[in-house]
Amino acid sequence: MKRVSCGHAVVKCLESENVDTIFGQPGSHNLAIYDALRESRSIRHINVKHEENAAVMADVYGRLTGKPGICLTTAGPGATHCVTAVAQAYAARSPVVHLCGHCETTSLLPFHGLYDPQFLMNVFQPVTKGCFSIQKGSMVAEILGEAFSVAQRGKKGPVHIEIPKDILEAETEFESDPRTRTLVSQVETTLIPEAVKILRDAKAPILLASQGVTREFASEELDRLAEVLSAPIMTPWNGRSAIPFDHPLAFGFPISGGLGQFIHPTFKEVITESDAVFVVGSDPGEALYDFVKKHPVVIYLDHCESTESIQRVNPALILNGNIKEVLRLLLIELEGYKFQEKAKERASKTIETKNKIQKAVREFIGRNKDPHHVGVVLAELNKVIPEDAIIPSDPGIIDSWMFSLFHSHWPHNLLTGGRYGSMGFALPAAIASKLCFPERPVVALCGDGSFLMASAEFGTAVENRLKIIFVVLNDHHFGTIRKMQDMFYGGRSYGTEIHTPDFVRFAASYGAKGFSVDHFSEIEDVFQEASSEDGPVLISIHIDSQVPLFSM
Ligand SMILES: Cc1ncc(C[n+]2csc(CCOP(=O)(O)OP(=O)(O)O)c2C)c(N)n1
Ligand SMILES: [Mg+2]
Repeated sequence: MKRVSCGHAVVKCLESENVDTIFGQPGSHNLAIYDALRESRSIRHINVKHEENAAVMADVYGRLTGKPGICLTTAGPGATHCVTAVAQAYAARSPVVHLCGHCETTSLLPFHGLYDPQFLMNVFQPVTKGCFSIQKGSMVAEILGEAFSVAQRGKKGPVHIEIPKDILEAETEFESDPRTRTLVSQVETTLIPEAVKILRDAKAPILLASQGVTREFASEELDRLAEVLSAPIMTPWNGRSAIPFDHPLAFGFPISGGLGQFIHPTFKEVITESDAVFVVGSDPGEALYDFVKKHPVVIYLDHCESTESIQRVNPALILNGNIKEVLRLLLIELEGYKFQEKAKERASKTIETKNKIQKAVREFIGRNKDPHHVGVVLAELNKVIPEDAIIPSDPGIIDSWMFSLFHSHWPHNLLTGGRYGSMGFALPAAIASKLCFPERPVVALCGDGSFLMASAEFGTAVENRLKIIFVVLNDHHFGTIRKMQDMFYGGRSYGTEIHTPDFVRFAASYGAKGFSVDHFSEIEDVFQEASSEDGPVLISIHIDSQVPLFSM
């Protein structure tokens, strides 16, 4: 047994968990951890300018690698800065460990003037899978181990761990103990035969797959199952990266227009015409639930902590457990049993519907050759962004077009905040994406309002020499909200105009290259030039978010 500071014990435990990256910011209460991190050979630290961005980066790291992303903050304001992004990671089922220093156990000015030792635990409790407070150096290994396990087991999600400054600085006995934990995947197998029977008997089953599939890296199993059953796959908002869009049985999630709130009637039709709906990894509250719950036969597969919320889809059968594992078990039973009878017909109907919607979008864009039309600009960007790129995007007007124009080619190529939808996602998400996959192109699609919320992190991309293209769609407005004022408040706009900087000079002030684009026809050349830069590049494109929206 060695005697080390508790801060060193924390870092040793993180090393045993194979942590290679930490996103964080030092403060007086977590300095003992930083002191130990300085000496770590296997962990790199990405210094953020705002802790919320550290949590977004940890979230994206968690989604892309399947391992918990770590964000490290200091007590009080540093920790509470993270709450929005931790909540977003919770909604996105992303494994995240939020680790923070806390006020001294002996402090006379306790807890940043809030006088409640429990306040951080209370703040994080509703937006995490678990909150842990380490009150003894000797408990570090056990509690960190449990927290890592909670973040990854069952439905993944964030956890919060706090350690008081005096405990972090005190010495403790520590024995390095490489972790060999294996996560037992929980699978309820007794109902598998019943599910197999329903799926075998169904003449026209459909799959409704969402973010559980992506988060558990179960796309391959989903693809196999769709093929074995000849079942079309629908992917609602959070599930759009669950299966490549060009899969012959993938419908995607067509939006028929508006600000992303109108679901195309085809969805309703396909669900109504099917005789069994298999819902995989979709959280209660996804847009299609209202149609699904009226369906006579619904099978629901997910980790079910409680069945109360699942009753919203009125399932005939609930398969509780690890999605990848259950899909594998189902495949073993179903493989060889070919449902070919209607296979061709179903695949061609899927492709036909998908093509019809795509054609309508293209025609709409073709009729609106306004150089500042956001749809026209995004369609042009879609032509030049390489297929293997990771594309994080912000909420706002971009979101209403992403569904129709950008398609998933790989389980994680399209990243958004998801339904939680916090502004300021794309910039820090792009940084984490590039750190996870240095060899892949990363193009962030940012709203001007969103970019400004997270803009300090542009410096982080420069510091780390990350080759990322940041596209800022510059309409000088919180455009979506302005559009809502037009649509629902008689055009009375207020509080939605924003003053934006000269983005080319903004980039230049960091020593980076910036471009300004005023006409969509310039995009191809500018993108080529930007792609040849070695570090981050910013392309500001002038758009008008108040132009007509696509509708069918
Ligand atoms: C943190 C946060 N605050 C407020 C909102 C509500 N909101 C959604 S979109 C939007 C406007 C975003 O502006 P911008 O990034 O410029 O995108 P645009 O709508 O102009 O395309 C706002 C305020 C939000 N989603 N997240
Ligand atoms: Mg805007």
